[in-house]
Amino acid sequence: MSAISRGFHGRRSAPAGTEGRVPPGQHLTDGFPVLTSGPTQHTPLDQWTFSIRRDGKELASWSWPEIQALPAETITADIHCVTRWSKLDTQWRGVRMDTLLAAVDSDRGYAMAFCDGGYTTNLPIRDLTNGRAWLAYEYDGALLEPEHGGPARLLVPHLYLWKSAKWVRGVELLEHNKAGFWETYGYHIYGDPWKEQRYSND
Ligand SMILES: Nc1nc2c(c(=O)[nH]1)N[C@H]1C(S)=C(S)[C@@H](COP(=O)(O)O)O[C@H]1N2
Ligand SMILES: [Mo]
Repeated sequence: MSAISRGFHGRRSAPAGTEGRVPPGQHLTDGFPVLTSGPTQHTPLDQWTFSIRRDGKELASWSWPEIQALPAETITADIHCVTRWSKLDTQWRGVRMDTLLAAVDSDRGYAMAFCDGGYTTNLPIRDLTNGRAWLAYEYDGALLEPEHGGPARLLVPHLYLWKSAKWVRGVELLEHNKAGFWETYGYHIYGDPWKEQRYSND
């Protein structure tokens, strides 16, 4: 076998204490890469809202001060990007999606997150609830930078990071699962990093 085919050489292996925390095919990065398919969004806070919609109707909506007034929590999470970098113990602050979804009475099983700039990504409701997803507005003790999705983004660390929609403005509740932006272009409909669900045929 030629050395050239062994492309994984030169990647450092998981440092001591991180065994079992880096999913297959991922490597650790110290930086925080920015991955956006279009321009960074800059919506003024006085025009910002987060809404929950169903069948095109708004069921609930929060202004920026209303979001800030909700109970928040500090989250320490490992994040995994489909482009193969992972980052352990990232620190966030935000509101549990459970808190927001509890404001509406719905039995829909799926959601499409929508964002300033037009990005969308789909998630089952069970992945947005159960204390596994947040509307995050702080990173590392400071307000979330626009490049990383500020004023607020979804944080769904148990799925590949493309599900953590930046500049998120709400979720549309759906009866049937439907592909979002990257899912339409061949990314996996669910995106579990531990199962390496990168592309639609994985
Ligand atoms: N609105 C929006 N959210 C987005 C994206 C995007 O292009 N637009 N890119 C996704 C992808 S592919 C990744 S890997 C992460 C990157 O987040 P970061 O730039 O904070 O590292 O954001 C996700 N959320
Ligand atoms: Mo990505």
